[in-house]
Amino acid sequence: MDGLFAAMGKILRGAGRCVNSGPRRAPRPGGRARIFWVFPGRLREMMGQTEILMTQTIYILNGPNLNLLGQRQPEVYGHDTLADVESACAAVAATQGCTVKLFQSNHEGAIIDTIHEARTQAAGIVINPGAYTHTSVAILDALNAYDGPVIEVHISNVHKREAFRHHSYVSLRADGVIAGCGVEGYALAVRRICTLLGHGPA
Ligand code: CA2
Repeated sequence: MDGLFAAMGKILRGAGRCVNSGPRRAPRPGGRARIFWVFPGRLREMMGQTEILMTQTIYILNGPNLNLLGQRQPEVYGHDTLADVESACAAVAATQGCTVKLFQSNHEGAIIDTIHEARTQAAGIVINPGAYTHTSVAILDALNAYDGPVIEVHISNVHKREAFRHHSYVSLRADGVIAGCGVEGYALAVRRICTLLGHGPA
């Protein structure tokens, strides 16, 4: 990326005007820099308006037991697998010029490590923390150290279930919560992240 910026800087020195962000600006997390250049004079005639869009990646994080999706308890969690979730989310993200990376772990620390990774690699996070939703201050703390949009997803309507599922630590950080929409909730969450990133209507 530095090389690209250096090359652009050489071409543009004395001839270009950076409208939105410039070559010395640090790339934003998740590769979500949108660099929009307008060139005056001859360069503008030659090149017109050049927009460089770097793909933005949305992380889809899943907590314990969600690897069993589609294999057990279909009456609660449906028949779709995490692979199906990933395909549906990727399709929605693609319409907005984004990509997704799905991650699942049964281990709290691994989820936290991935949230830390997201700080520099993801433009947004969709997270179904599974049962950690209701117990994990550590996941909340990790999300509080993340700057981008966060949407919390629950496949089931946790508010229709046992009282211990009614409280979510993650909701204290989440910009939005989707519950009870089945696995469709993940794709809805991806769409909302795209909106919050400026890809669609607010
Ligand atoms: O509704 C949700 O998405 C939950 O986050 C799912 C968690 C549960 O502890 C939350 O209260 C609500 C449980 C995930 C278990 O996933 C399974 C999927 C298929 C079969 C068995 C478990």
